[in-house]
Amino acid sequence: MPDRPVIDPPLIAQHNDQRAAAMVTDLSHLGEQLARRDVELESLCERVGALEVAIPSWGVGTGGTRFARFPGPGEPRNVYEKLEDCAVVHQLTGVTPRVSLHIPWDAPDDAGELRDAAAALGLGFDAMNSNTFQDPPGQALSYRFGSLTHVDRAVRQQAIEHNLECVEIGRALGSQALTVWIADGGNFPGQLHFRRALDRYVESLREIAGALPDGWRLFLEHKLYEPAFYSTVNNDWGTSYWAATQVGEQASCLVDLGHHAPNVNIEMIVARLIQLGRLGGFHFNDSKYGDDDLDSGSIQPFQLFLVFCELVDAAEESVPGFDPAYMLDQSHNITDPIESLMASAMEVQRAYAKALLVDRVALSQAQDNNDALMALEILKAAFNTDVGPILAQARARQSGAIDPLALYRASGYRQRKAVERPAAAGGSAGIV
Ligand code: PSV
Ligand code: MN
Repeated sequence: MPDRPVIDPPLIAQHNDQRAAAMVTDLSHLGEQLARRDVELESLCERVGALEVAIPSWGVGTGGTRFARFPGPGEPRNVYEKLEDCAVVHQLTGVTPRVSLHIPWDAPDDAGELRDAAAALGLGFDAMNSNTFQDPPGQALSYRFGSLTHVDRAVRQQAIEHNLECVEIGRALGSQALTVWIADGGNFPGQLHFRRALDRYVESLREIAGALPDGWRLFLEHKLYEPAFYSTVNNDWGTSYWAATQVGEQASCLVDLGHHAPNVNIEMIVARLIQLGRLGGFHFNDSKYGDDDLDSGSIQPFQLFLVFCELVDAAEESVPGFDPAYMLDQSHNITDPIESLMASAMEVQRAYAKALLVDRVALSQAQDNNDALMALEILKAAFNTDVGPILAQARARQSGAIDPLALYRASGYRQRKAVERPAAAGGSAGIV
């Protein structure tokens, strides 16, 4: 229990009391079903309860599109208020104990004070994110035509120094990783020399990697397109993988589920990166068309499950160096961000729980027998199992809510914040 719980614990206890009996009945029924499949419920519950996913600080604000942003009531106005909202998600779901900050959006005046404030809320810090896709006010040189890959060495130097500043802040906060996503690329054929731009990317990253503290990891996040609409420097997993190998041991690839061409087999990309020893982590979200940043599992829950099948497989085989970092990365245009983040965190947990249910021995046999239909049936048997009672119990055991959405709405948190946090004047469009 955090020193400063954001939701009143007795309220959660009362909510859980009203639902505990039904949960126990559902759980025991599921336990009987699983026993027939030789799955032991308790160890499954423990593994599910141990899953952790980081929250992006930017996820607690209302995002937007290129066209408009419709701010919701009680939006956080600074990093401390963002932490409070993140703490609600963690307190009710028990899945999100760390926050991933974006600098300069979240640059603290006093990192030590911020670390203490987070700890009081029961939170720590995950990977730091640099931002060289915007020009902050007063910055000497512009990133209009790129940052770490810019043709001008002085701009690249400025971007490198910004990344190192993020590391310094992260060090004071207890983070141990830096995620680099750059918007660098070209909007017109001929604008960029593809090979030279990629060389400059690797060269800049080497300088960043060389200055990382011991134990730190560097995650390279690729993205197919946007905001560059013709060519992006780190555009796909192959480029990202190659760049990581050129940068050094600290570098690995971060897979954002929205950053691929339509219909790409993301679970296979995940398997490839595991096999090549460079899977750094994830930004979970969902999409229908492009980098839509929708809530995890809202469009393709089966794909999310298949990604977790690869992750569970690698963990069970103890693939050397396999230790991916899990984060959400989504943007909420019309929903309450806290509700969306809770829903996503639980969907990630659900996909993991289902992946743990796959009968791997039977799957392996089906594969060896070229029994395609049976292989799929084995996956579907796991995917179609309702693991909801396991998730509910995991939350209850961590003093979270059996039904986080119902509890959150009943708590009046958003209404209180709407009064405490009057909307800031102005407002901007656009999120990347
Ligand atoms: C870019 O689209 C991205 O996925 C990167 O992770 C950024 O840091 C994040 O979104 C910010 O909106
Ligand atoms: Mn991302």
